[in-house]
Parts: sequence; structure tokens; C-alpha cells
Amino acid sequence: MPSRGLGALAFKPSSLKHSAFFTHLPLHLTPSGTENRTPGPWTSGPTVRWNYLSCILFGRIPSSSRLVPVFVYGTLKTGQPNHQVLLDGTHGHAAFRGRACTLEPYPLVIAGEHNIPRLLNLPGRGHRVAGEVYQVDERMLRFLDEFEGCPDMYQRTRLHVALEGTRAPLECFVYTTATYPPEWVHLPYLDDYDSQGKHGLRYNPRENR
Ligand code: PCA
Repeated sequence: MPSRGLGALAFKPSSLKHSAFFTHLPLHLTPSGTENRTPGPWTSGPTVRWNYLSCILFGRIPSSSRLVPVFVYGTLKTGQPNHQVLLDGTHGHAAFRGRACTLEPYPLVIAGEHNIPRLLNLPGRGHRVAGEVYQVDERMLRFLDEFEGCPDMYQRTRLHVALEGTRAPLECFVYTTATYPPEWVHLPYLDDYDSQGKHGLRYNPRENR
């Protein structure tokens, strides 16, 4: 049995390796790591019967509708300007899992002319950052990739968070910024983004840009 890290949870069953979904995603966006070798219920032979049966008996979710954890730290958080997109069922499914904090410190800055929060992919600098974890389905994940301008504006990377009320660190997807002007590293570091915070740098929603 392969280890059940994020890779195993993340829509990469061997039976779907060549499906439209995986050929559609850029390689670096498909979670790497251990493949889930559990075949989906659509495979043929005796396996198909077992898979259907196990779905019914144990409530096992078919691989195509598995949920993956996404850590949000900026405008997607509750009460922030883009939170609504997570609640919109036409984008897919997102279920709130809990509040969380990055295990390692990261520089979280507000940058650029539109005052956009950016988690710079520089673990070890800045503060441990507060946010929220959502379990999202593949449709919502694809929507978020597009919404966050991934892979140009943000990159979908992974980090570990401490989820409130749990002990084990949880590996999540997160939208970070890997390439940025060098001066961004010297901006003030936040630990809990609030678009209405004392910093006074009001987020400029995309419809106004
Ligand atoms: N939206 C994503 C990344 C930064 C942003 O504003 C989030 O909230 O995590």
C-alpha cells in the first residue's frame, strides 16, 4: 500500500493517468509523489465489482471526486474580498476544514499596484502565517488555478500546516509566488492577512483593474 500523502489524495489514480484531466493539466500542476494504485470503479474485470461494492459498503469516494486540502491565507479567507468564489457551487465544491497556521515561517507581503497578498516561496523567513484549510474537488481546484492566474501570477505549491484541533501536520496546496521583484523581500511581513488591516493597503478587486 503506498503512503497516503497528498499525492495519493490528489486525483492521480493509475486508471486516470491518460484521461483528459491529466493531459489537460501542466505536468508541474499534477501532484507528484506516490500514485494511488487503487483502481477506480470504472476499471473492468473483478476489480470493477469490488470497487462498486466497496463504494456502497464503505462509502469509499471514487478517485475522480476525491477532495484535496488547499490552504488559503489571503483574499480567499472568510471575510476577505474573494471568499465568495469558494462558496459558489458552480465552481465546484469546497468544504471548510479548519483554521490553520503554516508550520514554517514564510514572508507574507502586500505587493504591487493592486495591493495583492503574496506568500513568497521562501520558507524560513517571515512569520508563521495564519489561514484556513478547505477540502476542494477537482473542479474547484481547476477553477482556483484559473482564478489565481496559475502558473503565471501564482504557482500552486505545497506546504505543511498545523490544523487547529489536530496533531499531525497536514500537507496542503497553496498559491505562492516564486518569482518577484527583489524589493518585495524587503516589504513588511504579515502573519495574518486582512484587506482592511492597519497597513492601509486596500486590495484592488480585479473588476476595478
Ligand atoms: N488568494 C489566495 C492566494 C492569495 C490570495 O489573495 C489565498 O487567499 O490564499
